[in-house]
Amino acid sequence: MAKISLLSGITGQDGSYLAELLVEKGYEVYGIVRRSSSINTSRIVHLENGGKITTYFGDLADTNSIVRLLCKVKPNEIYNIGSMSHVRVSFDIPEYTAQVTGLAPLRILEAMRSLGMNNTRFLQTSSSEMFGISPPPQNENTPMLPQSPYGVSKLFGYHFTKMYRTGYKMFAANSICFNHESERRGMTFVTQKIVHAAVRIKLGKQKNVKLGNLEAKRDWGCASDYVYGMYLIMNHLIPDDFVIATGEHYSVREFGERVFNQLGLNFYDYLIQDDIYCRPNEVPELLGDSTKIRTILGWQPKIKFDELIGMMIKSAWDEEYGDSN
Ligand code: NAP
Ligand code: G4F
Repeated sequence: MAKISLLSGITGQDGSYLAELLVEKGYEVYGIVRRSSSINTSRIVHLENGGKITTYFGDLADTNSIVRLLCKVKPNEIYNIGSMSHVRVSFDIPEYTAQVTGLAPLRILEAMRSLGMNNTRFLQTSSSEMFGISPPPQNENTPMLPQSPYGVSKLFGYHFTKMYRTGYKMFAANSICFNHESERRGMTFVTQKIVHAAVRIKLGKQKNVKLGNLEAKRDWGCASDYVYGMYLIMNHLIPDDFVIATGEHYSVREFGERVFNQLGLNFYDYLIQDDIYCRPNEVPELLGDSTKIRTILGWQPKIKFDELIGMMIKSAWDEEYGDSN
């Protein structure tokens, strides 16, 4: 009989890639979709239309909807991928962020415990943002000093996941993901914002790009590699916490230069610095040490930095060029 997976955040970047992976591996896949006034299923419409996944309305801020879905779907495994995932926005809506990013993993874990789902596995998508100002490289033993409502909320969920594992002997694991991108990345994250701006500038559809802090460094990988890491963590013999990262990092400035270069443009001819995109606290340097997942689970990233940029540019070009014709 096929194993049953339940995914929160199935409409997002990672949720859509993980759903594809699990369908390919023969799982019965269910997803939680929150109600929106505009269509928010564009990343999974191909799976829904093909009858490959089943989605239900629910919300991570609503305990009853979570309990109802656990009873209905009876999953063998739950990937908690949903969250309010934008760091800068978390400064504007800290309480909501704590509800959806921080409390939701506790809601799910406690629902699992109350319902006696002792054989159901749980994976929490934790974040390198939890390391905050801890100097690089960061690994599973690095002190966590988060600098944003988002980072603090993720740390709350991370510790609850560990606590339910040790206290109640549940299979509860953390993937501690460093930044990962793709053509499905949300438009307001810096990589996708730069790529689309550069393509639009090249096509004469936009004049400049406004950015905040250019000096921050991030360890950017490819989303499809990272969801495979999550899958490996979920299928490990024992529940544990693993950093997923490439081990290379670049500044936002370097990212911008490379994207514009690939399109034959000079980044600085179009750049406008705007403090509106800066944060009250910044995380200056994230660089992951993923030795543990490489050694124990055999994970390694397939897509390198420049290839990732190339893939994102190609997809943005197809989209923006298509729109202009
Ligand atoms: P994303 O594209 O922003 O997707 C977030 C998902 O959460 C979307 O499906 C969103 O639904 C859903 N969601 C938001 N609020 C919700 C609510 N109240 N109830 C139910 N669902 C809700 O994020 P991502 O890049 O795929 O990241 C996946 C997870 O990994 C997130 O938890 C993120 O915090 C974490 N993470 C990401 C990275 C990264 O670099 N991508 C790194 C570390 C950790 P809508 O589609 O309706 O908005
Ligand atoms: O693309 P970003 O918004 O990603 P950030 O803040 O690193 O968060 C992402 O990665 C985390 C893992 O470390 C995830 F947990 C989280 O969910 C999310 O996926 O910003 C990257 C850097 C920051 O230093 C930011 O200050 O780019 C800088 N930046 C400069 N100008 C900008 C901009 N960021 C955004 N979003 N927009 C700008 O205009």
